[in-house]
Amino acid sequence: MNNTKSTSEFQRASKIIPGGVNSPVRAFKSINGKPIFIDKAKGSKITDIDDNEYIDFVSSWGPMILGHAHESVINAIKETAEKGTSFGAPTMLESEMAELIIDMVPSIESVRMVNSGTEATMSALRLARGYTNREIIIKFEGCYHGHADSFLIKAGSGAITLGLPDSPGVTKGTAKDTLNAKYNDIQSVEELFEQYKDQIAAVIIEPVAGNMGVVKPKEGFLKALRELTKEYGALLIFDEVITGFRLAKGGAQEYFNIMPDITTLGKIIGGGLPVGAYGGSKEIMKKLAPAGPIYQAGTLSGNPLAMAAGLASLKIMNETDGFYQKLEEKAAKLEKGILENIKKTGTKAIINRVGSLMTLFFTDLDEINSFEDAVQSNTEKFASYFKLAAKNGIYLAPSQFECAFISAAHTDEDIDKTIEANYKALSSL
Ligand code: HOZ
Repeated sequence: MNNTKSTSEFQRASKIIPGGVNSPVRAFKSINGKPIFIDKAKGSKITDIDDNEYIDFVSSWGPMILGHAHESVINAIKETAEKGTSFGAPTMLESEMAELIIDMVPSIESVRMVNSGTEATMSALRLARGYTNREIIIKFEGCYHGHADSFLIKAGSGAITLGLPDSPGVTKGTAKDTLNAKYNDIQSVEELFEQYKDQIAAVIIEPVAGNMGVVKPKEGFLKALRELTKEYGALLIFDEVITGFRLAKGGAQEYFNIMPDITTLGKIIGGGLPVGAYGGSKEIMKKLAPAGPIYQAGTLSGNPLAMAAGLASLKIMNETDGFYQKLEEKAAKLEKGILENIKKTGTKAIINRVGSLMTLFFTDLDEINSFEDAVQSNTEKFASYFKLAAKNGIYLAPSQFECAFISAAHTDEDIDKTIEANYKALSSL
């Protein structure tokens, strides 16, 4: 595989961009590699600047659930751009988006658009604190809610990948208001509530963890969290930046039938353009300025291009019969094929999968239910696997602690090729 142009572009970027990338997980650092620079993508395929084509399972880290450069999305962006790209004033597209989100996501009655998942979670946190008049939050070790200060404490995603779960620059004052519980361990949450009682504003969780690799909530865990937060008068925030519109039309809350007080959204909702959103009951959301006293704002919030791309995507998911069933079938086929390969090759590995989110963990453990379990994975083996997969035309997230995203554009042939490439890679490890 020729990577000449990517290598030289990375050298160029490294001189002028910190670490050569605009987001740390892109740097391939944890797998001792150099990033490939992308030229273009269409459907399930991504092509780098050296003209290598891959079947893409990064999916821009989640947004491209319809595949790359989907015709309806591109047309919506083009048509909207012709009319101007930003006005800093309300548009009808924003109301259309809000109506569709409210229609699709069961617990949302009112919604505010922002520009990224990070903005959504940090704003949701301020709202929860302002609404409850309390300051402490509980998060879970290995969950990642973007890079706002309050969340960079035992954080997942790029932060664990690069060994930076607690970032310098986060003040002690901020860190003391964030408590960490253990994912899938309700007792660890109960103990914090017993200790801090009416000081806890909210519990924030990825209802399916996707940033320490996929970790499923155990049966009853989310329900117990719901009951516990109610009992103590704290809000439950579902960070559905990854799971929103992916596990079902209504995200993880529909999939598991547990209703949070506040939901944060991102990725898919922008159809590949920068966007985020947070929403909840009217009672809570009316506390936001200008309706209420809790301040949050944004020059580009509700930007017409992001609204147009997101709306075009969401409408397809909302209106296509069997959309999620088909995704489930493809993902199940891929999981089955890889599990057979694991068995045939005697590899020490397991798969965690929920719907179209999947992680292959190289581990001696039988189950991965928490951060403690996930970090015991063999990251060296993953690094070798990643490189072998790429050599065989499969583009995976360059970290053991991320998901593979299956999209509607992955064909049966793509899935077969991926199973075949996986077999070759596992056999060579
Ligand atoms: N948090 C996402 C990965 N799990 C986004 C990718 C990034 O951090 O750049």
